[in-house]
This record gives sequence, structure tokens and C-alpha cells, in this order.
Amino acid sequence: MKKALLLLLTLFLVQLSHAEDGYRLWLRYNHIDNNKLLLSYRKTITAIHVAGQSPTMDAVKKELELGLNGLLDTKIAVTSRPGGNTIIAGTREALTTSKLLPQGAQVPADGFLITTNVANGNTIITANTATDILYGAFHLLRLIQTHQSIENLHIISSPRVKLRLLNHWDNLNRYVERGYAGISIWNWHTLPDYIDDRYTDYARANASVGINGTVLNNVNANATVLTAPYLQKVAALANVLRPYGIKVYLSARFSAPIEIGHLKTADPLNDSVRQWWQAKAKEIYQLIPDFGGFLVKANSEGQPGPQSYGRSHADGANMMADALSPFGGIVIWRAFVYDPQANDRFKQAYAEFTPLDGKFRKNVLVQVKNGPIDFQPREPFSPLFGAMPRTPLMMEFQLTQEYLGQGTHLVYEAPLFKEVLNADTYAKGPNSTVAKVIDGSLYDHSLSGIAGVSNIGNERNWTGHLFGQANWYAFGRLAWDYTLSSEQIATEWIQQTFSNDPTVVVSIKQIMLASREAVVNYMTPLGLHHIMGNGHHYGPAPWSNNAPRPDWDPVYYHKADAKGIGFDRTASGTNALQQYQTAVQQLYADSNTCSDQYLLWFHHVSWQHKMHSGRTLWNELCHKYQEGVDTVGAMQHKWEQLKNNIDPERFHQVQMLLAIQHKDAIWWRNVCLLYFQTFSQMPFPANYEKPDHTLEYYQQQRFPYAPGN
Ligand code: GCV
Repeated sequence: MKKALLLLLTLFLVQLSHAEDGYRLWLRYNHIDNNKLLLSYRKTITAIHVAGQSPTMDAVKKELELGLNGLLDTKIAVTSRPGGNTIIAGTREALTTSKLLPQGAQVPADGFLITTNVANGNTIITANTATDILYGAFHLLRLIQTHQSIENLHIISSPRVKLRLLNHWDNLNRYVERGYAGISIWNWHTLPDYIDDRYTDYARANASVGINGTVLNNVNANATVLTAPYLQKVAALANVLRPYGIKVYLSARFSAPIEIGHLKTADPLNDSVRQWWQAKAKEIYQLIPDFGGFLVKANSEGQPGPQSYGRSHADGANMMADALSPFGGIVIWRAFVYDPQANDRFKQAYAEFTPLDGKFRKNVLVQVKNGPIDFQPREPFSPLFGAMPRTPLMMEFQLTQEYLGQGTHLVYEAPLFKEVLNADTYAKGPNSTVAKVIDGSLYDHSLSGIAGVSNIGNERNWTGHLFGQANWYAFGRLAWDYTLSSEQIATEWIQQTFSNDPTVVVSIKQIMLASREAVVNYMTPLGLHHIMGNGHHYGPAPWSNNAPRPDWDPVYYHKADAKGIGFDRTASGTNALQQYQTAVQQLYADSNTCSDQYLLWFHHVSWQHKMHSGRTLWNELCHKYQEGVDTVGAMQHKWEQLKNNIDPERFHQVQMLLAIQHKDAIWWRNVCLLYFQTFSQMPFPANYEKPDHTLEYYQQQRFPYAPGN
């Protein structure tokens, strides 16, 4: 008997220890651990009524049951005859017919309404479409998971941006470019016959934050994905994702007509090529009637494109857009282009794309990375935002932390996203923010979009670093409503992912909110950028000067010499600044008034330059690098204090990663300061930690198997 009990207990403990492996993301639905609250929720919710049947309404029902049964720790009945205190979900139309919609209820065109019928205590989730009801259901569950009141609700919520997409850089062999969370979650080999449960959980997670599209494959695309057998696989995924309101898109290789169509050319003005794409579009839509469209990386980093035939990006994009338009599909054409011959990579996307403004078809969006270079810890906003009024521009953020410590560092990216979205382009006077360009409101575009390069892989916890989940979550929440604050999003993510215990919430929030500035400081303070090792992009290598092209070399960007450091992009340099509106130029043009954050983005300044703090530039650089290291130390310390408040598995995992992050921060500081000191010839300020190795020691280190190599 004793033995049996012991066995049971062991089994129970084993189960418990598996319970917090991060798989359930922010949708854990653990029972409410506050008795008073639990009882009050149980009083407010006694049943669920879902009006109408469809795959999406079934998903609504399933999620409400799963969530409420878990959170309320009791079986909530599903009823076809709602009495009082029932959660009622249904379209405006269905609820009007069944007289369950309260008089005068204002249902938004897009998004959902959650309203309490005070007469009978019912909570109504309604919208014009089933997908919007699903978003409402997730919202209600979020309120409960974060212990908020659900009495007398009246919530109207509409998305600010129409297309809210993940971009997977997943290859067909399951290698994920810049992926740090295992291999691709798409198992192309076993598709279309084997449907992994994870696909549904992926859909649930995305729908819970309003993401409504996914580009399944890498922008460095393989044309094979457009062949008939692979389209069957894509269709199988589309079938799983559809009930959750997620459309699939594909990255299309521009030269596919040659590679899989056996044509001699991919010239966008060639009739056979145009017909090939038209036939391909038809084939796709026969299998996937709601296919989203194509994402295209063309004439960038060796990818094929229209310029190979003397045609423009617009010619290429329009040819594909014409093929997709009869079926309602769109083309998302990337503006990530740069030419090794030019004197400043910063200027190139603008130079190539602004002359094409107004030349794209109605169903084309141009997707622009948030900054002019490439997802650095801090970049000024891309000057393209606000410079193409006649073209809907889509934002591209990167959730996978290619230049932010990858799957190893804890960096909460919401502050980075918000900094860019809140930046003022001044394109139509003050308050012409990047966000208003993206949501279409500044130039009155009905098509609008935002994309996040996915950080998801097949690792049990999805993102490798548990806190990578927060970036996926924050991206979705901001895509839906960019006015939410970083703090608000962090709070709700922590409450759902860890607990509502105020000690946990406050401490983790402090860690998260400090983390972005920390990474800027220990990697690239004061406007330094692109000084990481070539290939893997993980650690520092500011001395690198032998990449296959100069604009991949750190020395191209920091330009350190005996006089000073930084890239002069003012009129005395490359004049990239001129790509911004005058009011923005004025912010950055003078090295004495330019904010420290962007100083070395726009100026080559002397080592003795007096900073706003009163320190010399050299001393400020030392100060900032040290500050970055110290902040990670403080993050570690805060985490240690949570030992008894967090399950051991997740606690230990993050603890180990924070230790690596601290070591790496010291590595970045030592390498960069030792290297830049060879130019400044100035001593380290007295009260700072000194590097414990020589520059030569660091220069000799090799990382042949770092992810990304
Ligand atoms: C998908 C950077 C990355 C590449 C990536 C490219 C892009 O250069 O290092 O891996 O390729 O951006 O965004 O196309």
C-alpha cells in the first residue's frame, strides 16, 4: 500500500515537473489561486453558450471550455439554452436572430465587443465574424488569467493594422535561418499526412494575440515550395490554421519559372513568365482558396529579381500582383536591398524605392525593416517611412534575436518596437509617426501590415529562451494595438506565463524593462552598430575587415581612427541624413545636440568630444559598456530572489542563461573597449573593471559552430 502511494506521488511529481516546461506559453489556464476571486468568477460564469457552428466557432467553444475549466477548476457546462451568468459567443447576426444581443449593442466593423447584460448577468462576446469572436474569447480569458474583474464589461476592441503576420525564415530541410529554437516546426517530410498537434497550438497562440497570417518559408526562398507536392503540404497547414483566422503566405523565389517551370527566363515582362505565375496562382487557389499571397526578397543578398532583366522592383512586384489579384491575393515586396558598391548602405533602400512610389499595383505592400541597416539593438527609423506616400508600407520587425544575443540573451523587445512606431517622421508635419504610416492612416491606405520575423522552432518551449515568448506575445499585442505600453504588455505576459503574485510580476517586469537598454549598452552604445562577428552575428568583432563585401565589415560602420569614432552621415559625410524630413535632420545634424543614442550613427566625433553627461566620448563609452554589464548583473540578482516563487525548471533555465548573458556582456565590453583603445590611446577610467585578457586573446577566439555560421 505504502509502495503504491509512493509510486502515485512520484508520478504526480513527475507530471508536475513536466507541467512548467514552457510549452503552454501564456495560455496555461492554471486554476485561480485566489479563493475569493475564484468564487466570484464561478458566480459570474456558470455556463457557456456558443451560437452557430463552424470550424472557427468550434475553436471558440473549445478554447472557452479549456480555459474556463482550467481557470475556474470546475466543469463549466456548455448549454444550448442560456439562462443567466452565461458566456455567450456568437456573431452579431446570430445573436440578433436569437434575441441574445442586448439592445443598442455597438458591434465594431472589425474586432469585437464584450458586454455584460446586466439584466441577466450574461457576458456577450460578439463581432461580425467568427474570427473576431475568437479574439474576443481570448481577450476574456486574458482578463481572467490576469485576475481582472469581469463584471459590467463593455469592451470594444479593433485592430489598428490589418495584416499581422509572422515571417518564418524556415527552410524546407527544417533549418531555420537565424533560428535559435531548434529546427522548423513545419515537418515538410511528414506533411500533408501527419498533422502535429503543435500546429494547432501554434494557431491558438497566434490567434490569442490577433496574429492573422504566417509566411511559412524563408525569404531566401526555395522554389520547390511552389511545386505540386509541396503545395499539398501547404494546403494541409492552411487547413489547420484556417479555423484560427490565420492565412498562409509563401515566400516566392523570383526565378521559380526557370527552376521549376523550365522557362529560359524569369523576366517579369515576358509573356510566358507572366502566364506561368498566373497558372501557378490558379493552382494555389484551387488548393487554398484563402491563400494570403507572396512575400518576395528580390535582388538582395544574391537573391534573383527583376533587376537581373533590367526591370524594376515595381515591374517584378506588379507581375506577381497581377497573377494573384483575381483571387484576392497580395504581394509583399521587401525593401531590404543594398549594393556593395555604394558608399553608405544606410541610403540604399530609400534610393531604390522612393522613385517607385505610386508605381505599384493596389495589391502590393512594400515591407521595410524598422531601421536602415539590419535589426541592430538600436537603429533610427528607416527613412523610407514617410517617404512613399502612395505605397502602403509594411513594418518588418525581427523577433528572432539575430543581433540581440540570439536564443541566449534575455531581451524584451517591446520597447524597441515602440520606439520605432512612436518615432515622428514629420512627413505631414508633427505627429506623423511611423505607426501612422504603418496603420495606413497618414496617407489613407486601406491596406496595412506589420510583420515579425519569427523566433519559433521545435524546442519544447517554442522559442529557446523562455523570454523569447514575450517577444512573440508583444509583437502580436502591438500589431493589434500599438498604443499599449511595453509595461502593460509585460505585466499581462508575466501574469499569464508565471503568476499573478505581485513579487513575481514586479521583479520580472523590472528585468524585462531594463533588458533592451542593457543590450544596447553592452553591445553597441552611443549609436555604434554592426560591430558583431561576421557570419554568426553573435559576439563582438569590431576589428573585422575581410568579409566578402565591405558593407558586412564592422570597420565600415564604426570608422574608428586616431581622431575619433562614428559614421559621418551629415552633409560633410555621406549625407544620408538628407533622406529624412528637415525636422528630423535637425534632431541629428549637430553632434553637440544630437542625442547620445544616435550620436555615432550620424557623426564621426573626437575621442575628447564632450558628451551631455560632461564626460569625454571615450569615458562615456567606457561608462556605457560598464552600465550594460551592471544592468545584466542586476537582472541576475533580481531573478535569484525569485527562486522560491517560480517553478524550479523554468527558474533554473533562465538562471543559467542569465549567467551566460552576463559573461557575454563582459566579453562585449572587454573586446570593444580594448579594440577602440588602440585608437583612442586613452586610459580606462579609474573606477571601472579592467579587461582580464588582452585584445589578441579575444581576436584569436573562433566560434565555428555558433548558430548562424
Ligand atoms: C533571410 C540579414 C540576415 C540574413 C537574412 C537577411 C534578410 O542579412 O543576416 O540571414 O536573410 O537579413 O533579411 O533578408
